[in-house]
Amino acid sequence: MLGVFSKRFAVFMTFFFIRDIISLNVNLHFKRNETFKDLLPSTAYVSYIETKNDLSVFECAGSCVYCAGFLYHSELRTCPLLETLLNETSFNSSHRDVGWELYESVNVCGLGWHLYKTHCYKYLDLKATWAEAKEHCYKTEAYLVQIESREENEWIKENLLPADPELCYDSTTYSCCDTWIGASDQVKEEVFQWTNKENVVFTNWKPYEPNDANGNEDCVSLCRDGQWNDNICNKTFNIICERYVFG
Ligand SMILES: [Ca+2]
Ligand SMILES: [Ca+2]
Ligand SMILES: [Ca+2]
Repeated sequence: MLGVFSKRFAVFMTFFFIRDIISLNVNLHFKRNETFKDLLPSTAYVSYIETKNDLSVFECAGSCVYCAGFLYHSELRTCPLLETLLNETSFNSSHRDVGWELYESVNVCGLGWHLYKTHCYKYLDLKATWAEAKEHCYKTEAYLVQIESREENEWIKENLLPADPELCYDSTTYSCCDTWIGASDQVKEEVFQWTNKENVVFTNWKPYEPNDANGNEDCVSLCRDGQWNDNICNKTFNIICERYVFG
């Protein structure tokens, strides 16, 4: 009974955590700090980069590229951008300034990881066999990336893979297919599975792939144009690891 309750509570809390995060792009995320709701810091203790006016909260977040966070008042539609994060000493807590909210810049995935929907991703410029890649992700409490939709495939191509259009300009070249993903048909030929044994449903094969060339291609690599190729598992490629944001 208690187990069911804590599970429900965890789901409830997760919902609120997600709701309070404004996610704009791969690196910019802001979390509302409820502790400092309805408080405006004493200017003596705070350095503002600048104050923006007549903006929505999303536009303010978009302006806060090199700042630690911002204050926002939804009626005044104004946002002072903060040079450093605030703490208790920045405020006179006996004086309420109703309507002000504090948004702090956070990277919910941790350094080097990028958030997409509810998952974190990390691209590693390594040279690893498919088995080493799988092991490496596992050690960071993640898994070799599972690409389960066209949207996820597109996001990975646009945001994680190094831009190198020259390398993929000729669609017959395979030199740009140099990043391992978690799919393989090592267990049963032509039946591609992710590392958790789930079947691969969405695919984005290059033309004439998978071809199991020389009967020896069982691991899937991602090309920089977003297409897939089956290749020899002992080749050494880059890696993308993925994990659920709340571990
Ligand atoms: Ca995925
Ligand atoms: Ca094969
Ligand atoms: Ca192939």
